[in-house]
Amino acid sequence: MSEALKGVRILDMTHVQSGPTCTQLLAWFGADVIKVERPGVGDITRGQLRDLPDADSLYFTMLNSNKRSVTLNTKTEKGKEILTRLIEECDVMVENFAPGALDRMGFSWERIQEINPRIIYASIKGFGPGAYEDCKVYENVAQCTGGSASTTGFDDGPPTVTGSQIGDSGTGLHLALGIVTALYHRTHSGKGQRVECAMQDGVLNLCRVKLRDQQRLEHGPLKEYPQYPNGEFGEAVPRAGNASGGGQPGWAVQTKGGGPNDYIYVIIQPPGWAPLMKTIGREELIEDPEWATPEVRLPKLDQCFAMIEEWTKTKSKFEVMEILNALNVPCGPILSMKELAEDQSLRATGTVVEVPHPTRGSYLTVGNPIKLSASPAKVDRSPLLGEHTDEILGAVLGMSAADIEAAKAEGAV
Ligand code: CAO
Repeated sequence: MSEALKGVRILDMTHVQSGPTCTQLLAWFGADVIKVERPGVGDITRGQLRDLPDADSLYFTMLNSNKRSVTLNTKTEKGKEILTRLIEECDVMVENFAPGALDRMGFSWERIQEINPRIIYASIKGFGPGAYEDCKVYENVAQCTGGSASTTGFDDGPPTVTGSQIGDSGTGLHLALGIVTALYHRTHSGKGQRVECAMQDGVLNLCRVKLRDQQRLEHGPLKEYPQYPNGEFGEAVPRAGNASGGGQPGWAVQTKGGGPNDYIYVIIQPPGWAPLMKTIGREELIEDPEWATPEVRLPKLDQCFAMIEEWTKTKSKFEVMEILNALNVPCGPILSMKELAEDQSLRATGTVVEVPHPTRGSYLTVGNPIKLSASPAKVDRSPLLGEHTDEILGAVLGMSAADIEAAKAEGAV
């Protein structure tokens, strides 16, 4: 068993969420990720949304596992010299600064290539080339500009952002794939290359089924949407509430308890119709020509789910899950974050892990959701600010103790 990316060294100049998600994934796979942070300040998220005074926030610790931290002021002469040496020693450089920030530091793509022609230089920006290329972007801006917000929520409500961080973590995932692809390409070409991901593009990629529906809309109403048959369709794909995005109708129905998450999502597939109707006590509808086929059910999906809900309201979401799964009816309880944090099967697979930390005690984090059979992914805590500065300057760059002290005295590290 060996770590899949062992031997790959990554110069991590990322901050906040999008970039750090990408480098955390690579670190879980065994890459040596060296996170560069401004002396005394660090990644801004270290201090954001703090739950404990004077300890790195969960925002930071949950996005920066398995990395080493070096402090470096890249706006000093000595800092630029050290950054140049780091570029020489690394296989990959990743950044998600605001557009133009790295150029202003003196490190354009042309300069980076000059320093190390084998390097893979990967970056995240809010937008690709075009009218908005200079804009700073955060998660929800990307959700709004990438098509997610206009298609999320209910028809009579405003555009809605989702809790899934598809702009930040989604783009980080895309970038990680770009990096390993470029690394693979380098193994036979010997050359590095530039990898760019725009958050708008990443969100749109994840919303491709909605662009599919935009084109279908030109040829008639979207029959699986709740607007069909009684509501109105305009020129653009409407918000679909909880309707299923696929060809199989689905909806979130209420279960016993009446709490905010006492719901279960149920999908009606043709083979599930008979057992489902039998279970909810509506056997007479199994063969009824008004109900028996997907086509006749389509205009009255609201009534279908209302009937199912009458029954689900008499059971807990876990009871419904057990009964319907035995019938091969796809369904899933709406799980709260509390339930997920306590879920023992997620702990057993390492998808939720508890990590010890020297200043904040143990914390829960989401481990690597990608499981490789021959390459384990152990989750280690995030580094303290500058924890590995001496180690990296000494062992990676070969600086002497005196050089390191001098760099510190100059305020470069
Ligand atoms: N030493 C010296 N200076 C440093 C440094 C270091 N180690 N690290 C960063 N800096 C400087 C940058 O060079 C920049 O200086 P200039 O403005 O003079 O060029 C400055 O710190 C601020 O960097 P920034 O503009 O990237 O940070 P911000 O807080 O103003 O903006 C963000 C944050 C996220 C909006 C912006 O970085 C961005 O749009 N990034 C691309 C899109 C992205 O990834 N967004 C997702 C963020 S997570 O929701």
